[in-house]
Amino acid sequence: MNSIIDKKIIRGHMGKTVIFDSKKDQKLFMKDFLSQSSIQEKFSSWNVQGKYDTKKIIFEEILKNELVVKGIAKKEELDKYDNPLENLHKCLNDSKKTLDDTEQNQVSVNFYDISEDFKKEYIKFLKNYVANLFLEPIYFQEVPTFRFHFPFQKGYEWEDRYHTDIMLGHPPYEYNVWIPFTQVYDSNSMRITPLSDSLNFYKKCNYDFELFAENVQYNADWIKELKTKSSSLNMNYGDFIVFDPRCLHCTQNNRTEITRISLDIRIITESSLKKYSREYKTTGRKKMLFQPGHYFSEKPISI
Ligand SMILES: O=C(O)CCC(=O)C(=O)O
Ligand SMILES: [Fe+2]
Repeated sequence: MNSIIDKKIIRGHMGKTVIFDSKKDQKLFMKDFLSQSSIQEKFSSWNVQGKYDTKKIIFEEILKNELVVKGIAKKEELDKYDNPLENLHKCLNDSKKTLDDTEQNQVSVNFYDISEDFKKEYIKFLKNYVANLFLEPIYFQEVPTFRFHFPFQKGYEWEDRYHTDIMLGHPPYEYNVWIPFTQVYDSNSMRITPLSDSLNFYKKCNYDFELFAENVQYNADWIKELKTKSSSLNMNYGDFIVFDPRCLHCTQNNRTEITRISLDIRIITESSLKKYSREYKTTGRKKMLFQPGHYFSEKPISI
């Protein structure tokens, strides 16, 4: 039997790939895309990792409370564990953990809305730990993305699919901020590819973004190569990473013993906003502008 024909390729729910209005638009995009990475310039690396004081920024406590208030888990169940977040899968029945047609579980869907308490806390985090890194005001993604990945979750049936947010329309001047609330390692973490290796993959398909998106998600040879170039982030609660948006990354099927909970936020500095050579908007249905008061917060967080 032919294993290639046999293999089921599950198409993802990633948004549409960036498209260009004209040759001129594409040229302007490429100017931004090939610009010097300011994270590389500032920190001599494609990423910068930091730690914050978990006594001052109490994400874990707020999240635990939120899980109870949203009716996702019972307080008595969570209280059974020293680390309730890493053991969350033991407090929930399968229906909350199983992935639906949009590849989401009910817990992640419930966290599309976040409480004012949580918002206050992550703004405090961004102010004290992220704006401080860049030494200038930053605008932040208004609605951050929560990820809940339970061990061996039902419905996770696809192979690793890589992406960069740029391929979904984001500006190359943005930064990705990734914050785990549980220990993350091996398959309960995100895999990420260094900038120089990532850039080789764009070059390999001559910056044709449609081809690029197809290859990084579904081409078995590309994915095999990407696996050798990328590695899983190995981090603890209290750590965070900021990385260049051109870096290829992917979610993995959590085959570890513990639940992964993480948050990703995109930010942009005041000076980077001024560098856009063209208009950037989300490639999905909403076509949201990557501008303050749209995708980004109306007001900057100053240091
Ligand atoms: O956490 C993950 O698995 C994916 C996160 C992601 O795609 C991002 O931070 O842009
Ligand atoms: Fe991403």
